[in-house]
Amino acid sequence: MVSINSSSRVVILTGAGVSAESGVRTFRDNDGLWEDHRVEDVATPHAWVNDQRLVWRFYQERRRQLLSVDPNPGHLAIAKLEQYLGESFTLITQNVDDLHERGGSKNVIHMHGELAKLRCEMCNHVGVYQGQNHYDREFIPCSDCGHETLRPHIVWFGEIPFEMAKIQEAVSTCEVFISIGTSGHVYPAAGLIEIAKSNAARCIGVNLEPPLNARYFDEFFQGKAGEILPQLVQKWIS
Ligand code: BV8
Ligand code: ZN
Repeated sequence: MVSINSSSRVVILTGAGVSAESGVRTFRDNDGLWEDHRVEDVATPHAWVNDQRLVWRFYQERRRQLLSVDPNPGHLAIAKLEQYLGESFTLITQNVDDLHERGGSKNVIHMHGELAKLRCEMCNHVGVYQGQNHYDREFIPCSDCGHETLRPHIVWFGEIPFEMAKIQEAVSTCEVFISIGTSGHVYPAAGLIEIAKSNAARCIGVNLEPPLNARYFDEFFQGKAGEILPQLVQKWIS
């Protein structure tokens, strides 16, 4: 059993599985399809150029869903660990929902962007556009430069994830790396555990089923994050 004390340098990487018990569909659910489209085909710059209305609808639907889901005990446990560890804790998420923040996490690195935010491709304005009044609109113009439509502030396939330097730094210097609710399909996120491992970090996995990069785990807890994390965090901080 990996021991964690209040000065341990801990990195957590989460994926869609940590939001599953809140009712947010994971990517592997429904065989990774949305309205018969493969997510990998909708979440791309190419799709945004070719069928902007389809991509906009895909994101507006998922943004609207944020109104009807709540953080689950897994999110709350991660926030509790952050409170205990303070500065020596880093939370990196692949998720674009705001459930970590609503569960009490203060510093969240959204390496794949955030559903709540939209970005202007002309002037790089980024703003939070949440709320029913925004979710029903067919395209939203840029409030700064007037460009006719903002894009989702999301990292699409083929685009470079955000804050990679900060992520590399945290993952290369951590003592414990915990991967929660991610299938290990998507890179570079799925490769972060290899960097941690090569720097002698203890690696822990919490997942409903063994992910593709399970071979890197020193410890693996199979099951639901919402059930396992509260017990694990309680043990670590007591
Ligand atoms: C990059 C935002 C270059 C979008 C996302 C061919 C062409 C083009 C690119 C590639 C290619 N081949 C490979 C690539 C690279 C590509 C990639 O990895 N593709 C995959 C499909 C093979 N990656 C990229 O394009 C990335 N960019 O490579 O740029 C570069 C990079 C670095 C430096 C220089 C250049 C960008 C990838 C980001 C894409 N955007 N999200 C949106 O949300 O709309 S990815 C998206 O999918 C998520 O963010 C997440 O990362 C991924 C889904 O993964 P998971 O979160 O793991 O979800 P999943 O459903 O898969 O798994 C859930 C797990 O939870 C399961 O294991 C399940 O068992 C478990 N679970 C379920 N319930 C629970 C649970 N566990 C615990 N408790 C539960 N209750
Ligand atoms: Zn603009």
